[in-house]
Amino acid sequence: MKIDRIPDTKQQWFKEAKYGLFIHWGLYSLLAGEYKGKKTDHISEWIMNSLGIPVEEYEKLADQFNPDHFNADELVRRAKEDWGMKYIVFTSKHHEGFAMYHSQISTYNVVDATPCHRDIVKELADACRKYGIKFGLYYSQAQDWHDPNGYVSHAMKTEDQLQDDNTKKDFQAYLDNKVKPQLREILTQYGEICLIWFDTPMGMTKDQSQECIDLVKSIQPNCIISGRIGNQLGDYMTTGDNFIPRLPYEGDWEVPATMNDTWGYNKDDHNWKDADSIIRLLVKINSRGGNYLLNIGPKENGEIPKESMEILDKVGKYVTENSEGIFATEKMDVYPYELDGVEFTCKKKRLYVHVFKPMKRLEILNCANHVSRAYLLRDGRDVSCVSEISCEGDPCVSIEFPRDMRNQRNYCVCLELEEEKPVFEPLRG
Ligand code: JFZ
Repeated sequence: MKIDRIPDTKQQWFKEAKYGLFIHWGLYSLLAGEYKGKKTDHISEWIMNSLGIPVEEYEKLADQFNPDHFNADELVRRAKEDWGMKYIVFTSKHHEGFAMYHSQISTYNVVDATPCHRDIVKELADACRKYGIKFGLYYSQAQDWHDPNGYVSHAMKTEDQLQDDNTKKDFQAYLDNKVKPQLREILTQYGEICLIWFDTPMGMTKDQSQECIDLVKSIQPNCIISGRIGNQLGDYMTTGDNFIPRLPYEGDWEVPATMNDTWGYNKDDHNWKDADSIIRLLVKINSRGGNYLLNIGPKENGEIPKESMEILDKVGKYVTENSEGIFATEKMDVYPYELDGVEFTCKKKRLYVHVFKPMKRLEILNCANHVSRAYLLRDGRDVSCVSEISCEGDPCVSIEFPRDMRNQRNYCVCLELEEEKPVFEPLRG
C-alpha cells in the first residue's frame, strides 16, 4: 500500500520519550494461559478467543479479581525513577471487553463487577501525575468479544467456533453505544491522557476510524492517536512485537515489545529475553528515531513477574547511567554500517557511541567529524579519541577505550563534535 503522508504526533514529549512501559492486565491474567486444563499456545490475553470460552463463562472471572499485591504508586515510581521510562500505556479495555476502570455505560468493569471495587486506571493516573510521567491508555476499538456487535477475529478459531459472523453485526451501534461513550469516559475522568493506543482496526471503515479520532481530539486535542486506529490514519506508526523497520522511517514511530512471548501474564511462558538484548534493541530503535514500549503482564494478584522486574532493573541501570545518549536524541541520518557490538545515537554537536561488547579500540571509518572531547557518560572520564585519515586516505574517528573498560560491555562514550551533526563520507577509493 502506498503511504502518502508522514505520521507526525506534533508532540515534542513523544519525539523525545524513547522508552515507555506497556501494561497488559485484565481478566485474562486470572487464567494465566490455561482454562479448564487446556493451555493456550497463543498470546495469553487472547485466551477467550483462542479456546472459544463462552461469554457467560468468561464473565464469571470478574468475581475472582482481587489484586491484593497491585501497588500502582510503587510500580509507577519504579518506572520513572529506577527504569528511566518516560510514559506508561495501560490496557483500559482489551479485546475481552472488560473495562479496567469505573465505566458508567457498562457494569462489565473492574469497580462494579469485581469484589475489589478498585478503579485501576484511576490508581495509575494518580500515580503518574504524582511522579510526573506521561499516562496513556490502550483501548480496543474494533474487537470486543463481550459486546454482541463488537468484532471477533477468527484467526485463532476452529471451524465449529465460527458462528460469530462479523458481517451480521451492527458495528456502528457498538461504536456509538460503547466505544465512543467509553472513550469519552477515559478522556474526561482521569486528567491528561497522553495517547490512546487503538489496536487491530479489523473491518473499520475510514469514516469510523475518523469518528474515533475526532472524538478524542475534541476532548483532548493534544492526545496522540496510535497508527492502529486503521485506514492509514493516526499520528504515528506502530510496528509488530519487537520489530524494527528495515528501512529508515521519516515519521514518528514506536515498537511495542514483549520480554517473553506474550503480553498478558502466562504462567508457562519462561522464554525471557536477556537484559543485554533488550538494551541493544532499545538503543538500536532510538538510533533509528523510534520509541520502545516495553511490556509487563501483571499476575492476577497484581504482582509483576520477577523475571520481568529483573530485566527492567538491568535495562534501567543502562538507561539511567546513559540517559543523555538516549532521551531527546535525534535519528541518525545515516547508518554508517552494521557495526558489531556498537550502536550510535546523536544530538546537536554530539555523537554517542554505545558499546555492547568488550573492545579495545574502535575505528569509526567514514566518520569525517572533528572530535573536541570524548568521555564516558557513566562517570565523565576522558576517553582518548582522534580524527584521522586512514591508510587508504579515508576519514576515520578512532577511539581507544580506557584500559579498565576493555573487558566490559554496556557503556556509552560521548563524542563532542565541532560540527553540528555527525558527518559520514563515502570511501574515496
Ligand atoms: C495486538 C493485540 O491483539 C495483542 O493482544 C496485544 O495487545 C498487542 C500489543 O497488539 O496484537 C498485534 C497487532 C498488530 C500486530 C502485531 C500484534 N502487527 O501489526 O504486527
